[in-house]
Amino acid sequence: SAMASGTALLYDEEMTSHKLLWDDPACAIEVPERLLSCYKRLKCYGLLERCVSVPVREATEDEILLIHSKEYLEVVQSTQFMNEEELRKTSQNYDCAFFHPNSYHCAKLAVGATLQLVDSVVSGRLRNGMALVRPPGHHSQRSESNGFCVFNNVAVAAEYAKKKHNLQRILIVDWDIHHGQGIQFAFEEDPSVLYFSWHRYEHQEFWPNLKESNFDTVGKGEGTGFNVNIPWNKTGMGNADYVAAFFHVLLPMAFEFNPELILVSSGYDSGIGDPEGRMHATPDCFSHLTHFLMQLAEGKLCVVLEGGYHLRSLSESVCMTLKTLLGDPVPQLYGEMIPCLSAIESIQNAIAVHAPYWKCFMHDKVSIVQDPSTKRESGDVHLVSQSGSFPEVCADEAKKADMFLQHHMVELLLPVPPLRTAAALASHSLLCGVQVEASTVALEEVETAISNSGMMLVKEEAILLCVGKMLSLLTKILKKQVRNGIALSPAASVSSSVAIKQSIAIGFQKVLCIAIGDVDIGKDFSDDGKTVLLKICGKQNSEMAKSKYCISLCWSEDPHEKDSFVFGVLRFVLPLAYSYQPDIIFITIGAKCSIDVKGISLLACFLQGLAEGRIFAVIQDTEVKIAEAMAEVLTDIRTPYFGSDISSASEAVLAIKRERDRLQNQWKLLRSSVN
Ligand code: X5A
Ligand code: ZN
Repeated sequence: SAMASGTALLYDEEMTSHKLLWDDPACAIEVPERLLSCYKRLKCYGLLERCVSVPVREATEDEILLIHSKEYLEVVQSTQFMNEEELRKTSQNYDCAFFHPNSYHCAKLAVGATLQLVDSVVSGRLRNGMALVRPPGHHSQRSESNGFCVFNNVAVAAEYAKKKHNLQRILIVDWDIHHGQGIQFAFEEDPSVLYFSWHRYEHQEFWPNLKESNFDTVGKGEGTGFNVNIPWNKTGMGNADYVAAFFHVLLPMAFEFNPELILVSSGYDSGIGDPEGRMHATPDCFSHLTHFLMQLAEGKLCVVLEGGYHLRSLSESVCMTLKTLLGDPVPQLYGEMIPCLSAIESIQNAIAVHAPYWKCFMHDKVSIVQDPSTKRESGDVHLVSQSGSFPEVCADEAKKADMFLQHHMVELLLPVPPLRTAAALASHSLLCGVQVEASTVALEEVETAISNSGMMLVKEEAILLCVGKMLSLLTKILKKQVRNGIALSPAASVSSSVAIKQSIAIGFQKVLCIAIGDVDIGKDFSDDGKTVLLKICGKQNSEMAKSKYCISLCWSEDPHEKDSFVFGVLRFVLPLAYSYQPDIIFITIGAKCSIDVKGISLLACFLQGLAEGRIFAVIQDTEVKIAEAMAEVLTDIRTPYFGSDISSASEAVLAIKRERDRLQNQWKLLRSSVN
């Protein structure tokens, strides 16, 4: 079946009419400008016209009653006719809530927009989408308004997707910086909804100060193991901490859960400059989080706005999320990829409490950190203050973030290469859907490049021709005329070896090469940091020199190892690649590749989040099936179905655990436990 295309956007200016009518400092940040500034930014970046505008409707009473009580619905309905004094009185019955005469209408639109989004995506009419809504939803509970939320938009949507579309498994990812306790309470006994939330917690010092927000609340009854909390016990968490939580906790569980739909409770108060969160994630981080989630549920991703109170940070992050949903290249993740100790403790605790319920944690063997670290470590990074580009006169965090974003966004909004994929082929063969690279470089240039690479000079015309086209293509990738490339080569080893050396010569700074199967890239790659070589083969390769820059992983062809390759990608390859931050990636596939086509596709899908999508796949020309799958993955936003299962006998998973232990002090994102 053809995959859905198109990105939905749901927005109705009507939702800006809900506002605070009196003076209340606790609620003053949830303003109509939040929506207006997002919409304005989307327009300014030309993203609006690239989306499919789906009309917003009001949710029906029956839909609201999927989550809320009749009594509470009646209370909210009654606010339509109240005067200011009565509205204030009603608001005071709840923690951090406010009502306006139009709140009921707006809250129905917020739920309705979310349901329209779910309908568009689940039906396959559109691939994915975003709903820009107010009031937010994730704090609201069966019979109460809470934390600026009136109806629980995402919780209603999950229940609706179960009932109306008969879905069995829904993943809710809550990246808002507050705990969506309303969603947790709604589904804590429900194994068909996996709820993940990270949140500022500070050992229960931070609002809403619930002990149920801690990592040891894992769900109850049938739903035990289906509630995942990662409490952050320090402020200042940033890009590295967030991606580490995804690699080591959320994504392994999500692949094992295998959702049919993903709903994101998408608060951007977890971003830089936010007065509530006091965290440091930059807008590009949300591109990466979105990109990761797009690899699940056949790409059925519905992003629904929750919090976010720094207008600039909020709107830039919304734009980055939407750009990624649209399939634009993911920008390089900003900053040093070093998670802080406190974040790793939170990650370790989540793994420890969930290990009994999830096979993906079967080999972790970690326990709860009893004595949490109290002080920051040297590795604890504060992105803004570290970058050093801010005059100290800007005392105020919000202003600092404004200045930072002003400069940072210029680099983020890169021009998109006009051509997505080009193929370097030796003969007249074709690769479905890929434009063939016609130009080549002069023969002398090819020969020079080969001799510079230290490889034996080849004479076969077919190889020389293919290398010539690869070199030509490489320059186009560097100049951003083409995003990625694929080569079908009669000699994958020589070709990729020459191309890697040439990459450095023409100006790439850091080259990651992942070589799978019968590939010999050569031995003279120096440890100068300009290349990292990861070799994956069927049997342990003991000759290969081991260093931080030269890594070998054994992955046997054994069928029961196949479905556990997902975990090798999530917990080893990606942390390694994100720690290194390459600016081009070679995926070299030789004969006797021990990873199946599905595994290779998964790897290539995820790796497109790095190096602004500059992937060069070099495939031995006998491996036709892999070449075809690679072509599909590189030419489109394609998220094939991946099974995942760790068997207890998995040698490979034990092997990655050993390699992680060896390398985690060098490549810091590999670390998922303190010592
Ligand atoms: C949706 C959201 C925050 C409430 C904070 C109350 N609510 N102090 O971000
Ligand atoms: Zn929030």
